[in-house]
Amino acid sequence: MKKIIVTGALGQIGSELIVKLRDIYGKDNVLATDIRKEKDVNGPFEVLDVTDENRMYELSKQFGADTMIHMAALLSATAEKNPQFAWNLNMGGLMNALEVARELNLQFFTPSSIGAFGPSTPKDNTPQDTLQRPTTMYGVNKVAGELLCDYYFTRYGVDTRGVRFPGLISYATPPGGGTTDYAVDIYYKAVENGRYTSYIAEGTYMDMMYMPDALQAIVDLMEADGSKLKHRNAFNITAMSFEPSQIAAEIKKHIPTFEMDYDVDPTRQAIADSWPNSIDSSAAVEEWGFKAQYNLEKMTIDMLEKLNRKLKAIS
Ligand code: AKB
Repeated sequence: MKKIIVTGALGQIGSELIVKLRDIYGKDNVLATDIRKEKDVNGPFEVLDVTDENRMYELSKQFGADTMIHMAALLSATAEKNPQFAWNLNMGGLMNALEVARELNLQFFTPSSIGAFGPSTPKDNTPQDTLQRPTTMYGVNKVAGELLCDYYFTRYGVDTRGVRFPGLISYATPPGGGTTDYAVDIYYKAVENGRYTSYIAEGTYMDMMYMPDALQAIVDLMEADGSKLKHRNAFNITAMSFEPSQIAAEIKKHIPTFEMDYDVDPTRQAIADSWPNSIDSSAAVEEWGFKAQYNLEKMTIDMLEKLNRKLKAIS
């Protein structure tokens, strides 16, 4: 049975990931950590600032961890507001986590992102191995992180693994500070107000994925036979690619009075414009059997149903 320490466990992915991991591996085998305790996590929890390597080491050792899932990071739009802080947190945190993984011989997962691509990357069906010259601090962190994880595998034999996540959509914990967040906000606003103003312009395609598929991808990659992995880190994965008017049209099928207009945010639009329209996930399919269950239609049905229930319960 795995013993897993998760950093950033109260974030958008972490808060659902710890529930899934505890279902699979047992409540007491998953230690959730985050910079502060903001909600009850129904299982072991410790406060951890990922820039504190000593505490990360001590907590991992005391817990008897054999696996680390390192999620703590700033997302693209927030990183652009404070690039120096983003470098320190994203790269400092990752370096500490890799060092702890090396010292304690932990299997290791950390996510990269479609943000690791830039304006000179081929835009459509972006290959697994291609040009990566991102123009955002987040992208710079992600490319450096991908390389660092590869380095720790080849230099020290640390079993590092990772995926490039697209925008992730979920009804449980809202994202904070990303460029793709509009695709979550739109569902909340559709249910709450019946209308939405998009900060991303019509015609801007980006890859997206529903959270259950993202969580399953982490579990599947960590359970995959390591000898079959040619890439190990930074696998392209995606479930769908759409632009704002397509998600609005899908919502309108269920809420016919739903209206959307645009008030484009230049910063987030520039980031979105520098990212691919759609990426090719065939390496993940071939090497560890990646498969997404949700497309835009199926995700929209589930999101609206779950959000209706959630928002009614708190009103
Ligand atoms: C963001 O928008 O910053 C993230 C991502 C695609 O990495 N959701």
